[in-house]
Amino acid sequence: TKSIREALEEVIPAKQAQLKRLKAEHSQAVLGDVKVEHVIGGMRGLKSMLWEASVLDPNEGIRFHGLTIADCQEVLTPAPGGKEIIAESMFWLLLTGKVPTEAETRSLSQELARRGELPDYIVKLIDSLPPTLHPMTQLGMGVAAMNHDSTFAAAYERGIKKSEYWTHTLEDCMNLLARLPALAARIYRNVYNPGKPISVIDHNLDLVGNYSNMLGFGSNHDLTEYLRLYIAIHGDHEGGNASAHTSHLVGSTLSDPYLSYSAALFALAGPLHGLANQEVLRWQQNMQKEIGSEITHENIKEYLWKTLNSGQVVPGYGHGVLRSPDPRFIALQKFCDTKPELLKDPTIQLVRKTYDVAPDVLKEHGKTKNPYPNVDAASGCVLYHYGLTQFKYYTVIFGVSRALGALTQLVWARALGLPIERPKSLSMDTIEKLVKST
Ligand code: CMX
Repeated sequence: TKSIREALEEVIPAKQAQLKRLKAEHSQAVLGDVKVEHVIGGMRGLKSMLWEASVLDPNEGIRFHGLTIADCQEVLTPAPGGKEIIAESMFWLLLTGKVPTEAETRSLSQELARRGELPDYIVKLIDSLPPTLHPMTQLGMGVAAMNHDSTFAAAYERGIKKSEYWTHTLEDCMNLLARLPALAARIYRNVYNPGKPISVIDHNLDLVGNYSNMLGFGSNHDLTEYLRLYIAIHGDHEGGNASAHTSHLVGSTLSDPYLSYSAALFALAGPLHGLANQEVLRWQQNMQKEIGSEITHENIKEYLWKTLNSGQVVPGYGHGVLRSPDPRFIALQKFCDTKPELLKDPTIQLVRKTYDVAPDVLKEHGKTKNPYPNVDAASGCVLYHYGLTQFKYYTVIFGVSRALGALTQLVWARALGLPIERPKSLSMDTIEKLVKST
């Protein structure tokens, strides 16, 4: 059985050749105009970065190396006894562009389990933090501190050739990915169940199976399967989103993967990005409090208008790129469709009823370019149902997941020898001068 590193070694030369060809033959080709609206509007839609593992279509949503979520559910190996995509098979696909065999998937699970223990100094650091510190801040701090052991940083200090960067980057990325569940589970334990023992890593289990065990939910097969699906489909969403882009930017300075990914986590922790999944639950609970038990479409509509009229965004709706319901949202809804007890849950019903009316309200409101739900509208309610009710923790699970895509790209950026990012900024006076002269 091939290791993931060997699988990657096989595909790197062709990609390097492709980049060389693009540079040599098409360097000056135009992919679009840069307009003033791009410079003042958060660069929305500006084609300006290279990202290999996934591409987002505004209407069809995400494809991982051309595969939709449904394709992945069909071809990627699940956990023994499970059905959902697991992190290992998604990571293999993202990194190598190939669908791994079952044997390759299992050997990657074992390799990650072998690397999964937290170093003592990380345990001490995390245990010393106040439980009132937001779990995302703790996660970012833990990840950043792991750079103490960075193979890449040590090799760079020794002096290595550019062609060797990717191997050390991969080594760090594998260790980081492997340790994220133990780190995230320790934060959960410290904040919500102080003193409770944490399961040891089972070397015959997949990454998320172990994560679920360490969180204390391992005996709940349905929740473990949900976490597998959640973590696989949140893994990558092309490169321009704030977390992926941040990791790419910081990595381009040759900061090691720990520092690069910690920066990504702090971008994910913003309410317009990953923190929206926490915000959805908070918003829903406030709605429930206000409406009481009589939840009708009319009541939800009124609450939506109240949110909008008070100048706030409706969390879980809208997107920078998508212009249709997010297929990740649909995949999570489908998970619920197969489980009658989930369909009876009031929180899950509220998500569905909100989906019935919110797009029309948002259309009438007339601001958002995408009145449809994104993944965050649905991701938290199932966790809530299964007893993972501490919604300040939800973005941490997203943070465990997003490593799949962000770390993949860090390896590729080093394998392709991509340069430091340094776009040109302009002042308003300069823009005005430029505009007048054209
Ligand atoms: N509710 C109310 N207003 C919204 C809105 C929503 N859900 N989504 C967008 N708008 C508003 C914007 O705030 C903006 O208003 P102003 O012109 O007053 O600034 C206007 O509509 C146009 O925005 P847009 O071009 O449609 O959206 P952006 O690309 O600027 O922003 C996003 C995208 C996701 C930040 C935005 O839709 C939003 O704030 N959504 C709610 C938060 C959320 O769910 N975020 C999670 C996204 C997925 C993720 O990253 O995890």
